[in-house]
Amino acid sequence: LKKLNLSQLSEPLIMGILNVTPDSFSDGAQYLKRSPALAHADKMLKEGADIIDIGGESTRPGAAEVSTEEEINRVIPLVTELKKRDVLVSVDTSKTQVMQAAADAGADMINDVRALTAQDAIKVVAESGLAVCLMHMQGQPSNMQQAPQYDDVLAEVKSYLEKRIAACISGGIAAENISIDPGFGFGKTLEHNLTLLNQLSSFSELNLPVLAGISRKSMLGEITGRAVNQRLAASLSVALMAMQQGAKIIRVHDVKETLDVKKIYMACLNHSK
Ligand code: 7PM
Repeated sequence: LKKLNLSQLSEPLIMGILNVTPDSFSDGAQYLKRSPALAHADKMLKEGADIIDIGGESTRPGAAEVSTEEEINRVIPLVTELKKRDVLVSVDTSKTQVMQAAADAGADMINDVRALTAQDAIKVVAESGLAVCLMHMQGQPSNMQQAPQYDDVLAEVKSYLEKRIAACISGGIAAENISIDPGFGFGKTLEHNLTLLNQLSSFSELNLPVLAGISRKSMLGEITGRAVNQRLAASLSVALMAMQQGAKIIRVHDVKETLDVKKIYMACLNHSK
């Protein structure tokens, strides 16, 4: 069975974003195999995704809270189905019970926009031996874009991540299982996001792999004036900027196109002259 080895990533991994909406397989688990969610995962895998990030939408900015039971019902059948195909799976959740269910279903990574701050989240991840992505967010999805404020966004995001790394390590999570993410768009203005993007390479100071999630985000819309479904070129531009600054996981909607970017990046990296 394939295993995620965060500590020895020589090339950036492409993480495909899989959004699981309530009607993805509302007719029950027996319809999962014909569900749009599974079809979307298969498309991204065919296009070269290294890992699929399954989100039950509870962590999405502005999203309504989803109950634990609902989130488990949406996400876990997909984890089980994808693990049958020996696919690397990440589960986007902040809920301890969803983390436990994901671990039980064989998931490889927990992607938590709240950086394992829920009660017992660190314990569940430590005991399961799963990898984790610790993301920075200022505020909560419901209010975080109202008035994001920092004295020094880079220093504050880094120091938050340092504290969460320390909490995870003292809670028994192996350093080799931790990745970090500045959380583009999560309680940040365009200015804040640009500072973080310009300085992304400096997160390597923390000696952990960096995940960058900028695909189709509103900062790209603010710069280009384009709607969310017209942000491919902008998304590929920032994917390259992230790779060049050493990001080890690139979280994207457009896998096929991002793989071309990675191929160009790797060809230049391996060209010795
Ligand atoms: C609406 C707005 C829907 C924004 C979804 C989003 C990240 C993440 C998300 C990220 C990590 C999106 C976001 N973004 N997890 N989950 N890093 N680790 O664009 O940047 O997918 S949700």
